[in-house]
Amino acid sequence: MDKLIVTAAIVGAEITREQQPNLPITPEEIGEAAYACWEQGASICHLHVRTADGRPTQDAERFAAAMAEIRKRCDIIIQVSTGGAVGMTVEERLQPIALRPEMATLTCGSVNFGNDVFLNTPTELERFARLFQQYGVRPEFEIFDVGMVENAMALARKGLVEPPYHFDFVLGVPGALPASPRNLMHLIDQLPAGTTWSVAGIGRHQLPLAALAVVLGGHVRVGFEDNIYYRKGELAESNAQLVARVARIAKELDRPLATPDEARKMLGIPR
Ligand code: KMH
Ligand code: ZN
Repeated sequence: MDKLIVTAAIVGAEITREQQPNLPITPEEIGEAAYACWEQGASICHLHVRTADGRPTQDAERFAAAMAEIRKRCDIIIQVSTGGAVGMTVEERLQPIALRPEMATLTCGSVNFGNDVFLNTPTELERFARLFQQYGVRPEFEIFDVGMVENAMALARKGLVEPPYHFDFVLGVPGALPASPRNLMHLIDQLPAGTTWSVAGIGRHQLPLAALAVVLGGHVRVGFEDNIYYRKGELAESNAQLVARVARIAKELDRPLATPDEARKMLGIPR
């Protein structure tokens, strides 16, 4: 089995300070939070940014400031979000790609998202993939529902994404594919050989699906973007607390953690 890549999704676009008082918002807070996750064994930071008053934004300057704060502190892989928040235009969402991050997310289709629709047309998917190629950014395919895997592979067949392919299954968003071991197994069954995958369970599904991924040879995403609780009724103290728990589980199950450089090698990211 490969070493385990833990992704820390530390900010997100939907969670507020009212819901989670320790949500990092300023570039300095984001830098500190990413560093604390790296210390606990995370090798990727999935990054959203906020305005000073906490609203989600895809502003390149805000990303640059947060990325600089992370880079000052550690060598964690910075994976910028191009999903942004529901309702943003494609132009808005693509802004951080010009910063040439090592990695960025590419959502592979449209899906209900709570009471909204997260829109990603086939033409837009190709536009995202072409821009990633132009700027040398490695994509992580974000999969919220089963049909999105085939959409990702269609991009690959068109030569718009080079192997090795990496998928992240986000399971349990209301309106999208529910989080269950059976659904995860069905998604894994769709993948071509040599593909890596991680799972991000939403809310109470984060922990059991993370444990399952450790056993199955997949990778894990945790953090406030997907889950703000440590256990039922108890808010997590920090993103790092959630990373630390996965690291302990992996240790017990004899699955060593990948360093950022080891993860770069596995994901085809040039150092
Ligand atoms: N905030 C969601 C609408 C991504 O980061 O690429 C989309 C999202 C996916 O978070
Ligand atoms: Zn995200």
